[in-house]
Amino acid sequence: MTTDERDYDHLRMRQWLDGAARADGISRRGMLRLLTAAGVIGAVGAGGTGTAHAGPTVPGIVKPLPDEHFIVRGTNAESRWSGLRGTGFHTPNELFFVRNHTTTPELDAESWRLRVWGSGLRGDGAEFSLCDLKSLPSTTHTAFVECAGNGRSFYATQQGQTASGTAWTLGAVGVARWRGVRLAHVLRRAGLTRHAVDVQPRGLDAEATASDGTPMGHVRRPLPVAKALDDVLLVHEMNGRPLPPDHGAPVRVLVPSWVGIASVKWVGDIEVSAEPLYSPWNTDLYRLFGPGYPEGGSAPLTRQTLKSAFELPWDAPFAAGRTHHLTGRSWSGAGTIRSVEVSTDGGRRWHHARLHDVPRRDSWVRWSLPWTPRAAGAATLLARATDSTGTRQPDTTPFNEQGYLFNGVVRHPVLVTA
Ligand SMILES: Nc1nc2c(c(=O)[nH]1)N[C@H]1C(S)=C(S)[C@@H](COP(=O)(O)O)O[C@H]1N2
Ligand SMILES: [Mo]
Repeated sequence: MTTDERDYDHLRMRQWLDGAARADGISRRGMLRLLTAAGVIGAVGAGGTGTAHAGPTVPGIVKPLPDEHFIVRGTNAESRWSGLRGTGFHTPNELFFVRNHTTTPELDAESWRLRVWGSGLRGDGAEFSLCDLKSLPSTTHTAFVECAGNGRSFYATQQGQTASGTAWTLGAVGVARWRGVRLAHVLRRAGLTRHAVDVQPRGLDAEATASDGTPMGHVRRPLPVAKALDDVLLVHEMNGRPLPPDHGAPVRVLVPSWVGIASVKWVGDIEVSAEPLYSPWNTDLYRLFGPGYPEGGSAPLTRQTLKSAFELPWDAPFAAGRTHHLTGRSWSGAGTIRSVEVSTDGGRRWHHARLHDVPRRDSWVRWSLPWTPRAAGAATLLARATDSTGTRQPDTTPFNEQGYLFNGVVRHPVLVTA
């Protein structure tokens, strides 16, 4: 899949992000195309379909993005962790981050159909309406959706290595209670055979386009059939409400514990193949590239990694001599959270945080630690989690060019006031 032209575009984009290339004379659309080709963002659709009602306008995101809850990044919106304190275990739909390669399409749930087709099926496959799906046995599962690039900006700010892609801090993650039907059920109804190896859901949002005009096609990424039959859901409800437009209405795929790109929104069809499938989203993108990785990149990314975040703004003020309750959350794609340690002195001493939830797979745990700062001045808070595989968040993460799977301990600056 990788062409010289693509490598050139990747290089150009890195130069542009580093400020080492000029972008004057290029239209906004041209720049967006370049970003698209480098895999930094997806293509812009032909005009936005939605309007933001508060905060900055983002072409193609339907819901309001109030400034106190979101940081807008290109066609995407990152949730602010400071806005999650006290909001409960599940991320409210209104506060859930949005990652769009193109724009949110407005699909009619009545006429929407899911087509299941391909060489891994017996016969011609099958078609399902939303009513058909709702008439199948339903399953509810609480799980995070987290972008593979969540935390990407810390490669630059903590490690001095700039990766291409959206410069997320830690807000490209949310946990919701999803309801829908097991993909396994739908595949079996569609005539799944034992020859099937890959299952590829495809979105109905606009096609992505490379800089030279080559269509990349609709967002799509193959899943191994074993994962598809395990815990993957086709969901139409998010936190007890119909799936909102920005999160994939009427139906999205939910691939628990895996990188967000696997959870295809606005799914329109699913190819079930007796041969391995490839798309830009499992070849040029969503693998690890760079020193220490094979020429064609690592294997396609699957499970998410381990992270922790404080529910605080950057440079949050704390009065000296008073007791404050630091709160945050930790989560892992590899298993459950076993423990969380917090340091309030830049990493010299660590204290066990109190966990407020029973650790569960595919979810985060909320935690807290009381803190009575003594001296006024700048301080650095750190939180590091250990998961059930025994992995503890490291001080640094080995670099990869597209800045995926950051799991290092984030240094959170705060200000102690007299
Ligand atoms: N059809 C489609 N599915 C998609 C995307 C997209 O742009 N189009 N973005 C993916 C990525 S990269 C992520 S991280 C998640 C984000 O889900 P959210 O916007 O509901 O938070 O959706 C994934 N599914
Ligand atoms: Mo993502």
